[in-house]
Amino acid sequence: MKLYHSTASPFVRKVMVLAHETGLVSRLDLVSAVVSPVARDAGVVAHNPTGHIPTLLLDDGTALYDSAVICQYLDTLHDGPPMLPAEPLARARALCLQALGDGIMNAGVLIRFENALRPPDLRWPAWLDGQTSKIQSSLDALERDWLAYLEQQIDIGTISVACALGYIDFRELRPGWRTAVPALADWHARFAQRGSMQQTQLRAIA
Ligand code: 99T
Repeated sequence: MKLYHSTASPFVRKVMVLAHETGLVSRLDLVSAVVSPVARDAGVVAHNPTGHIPTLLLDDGTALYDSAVICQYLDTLHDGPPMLPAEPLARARALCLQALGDGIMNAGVLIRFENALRPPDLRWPAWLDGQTSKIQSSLDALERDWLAYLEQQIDIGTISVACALGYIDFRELRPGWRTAVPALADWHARFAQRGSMQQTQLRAIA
């Protein structure tokens, strides 16, 4: 299987962490992609019309996207503990937590593109503030509502949140975020020590 990949993408990292945790990483053939809404990667677009990474290309030519779909598929390929629980409510909770992590990543990528790509005279501070506010309210919800869950298990939800928090640091989206959510910060520091997280650290594209 080919995974269109970037070391700067938290969505790709989510897939890679799951692949490490489930022993599937050696089955992924990584294909580097440099993507942006203003310089689309033709190699990715050929398989995924959104141009987003991660995109997974199966050996028979079937393309799978987005990260949640890829993670769900990969989770069917191993015999270890599932990253998506089978029981309906447990599964919905894990997917909901994934949505919260992905929501942080989506807001973060929009901030990143605004700061790195948009011409300075076209920037819109209120819109940037709105994305930052989404990140903060999501951090607050994690600290308030999800700590017991985060502490108890590893699944697609906890992986997504860990990758989202790593992306906040990587792109310096919310400096000092740990102050308001100390228990979440403590959980993240411990989760970040896992081999799967250490081996997938976000890096600027060379
Ligand atoms: O927007 C584009 O054209 C290209 N952007 C992407 O491919 C980003 C890369 S993170 N990926 C997504 O937005 C994937 C979202 C999708 N819902 C999923 O797979 O879950 C780049 C981050 C950075 O460079 O800082």
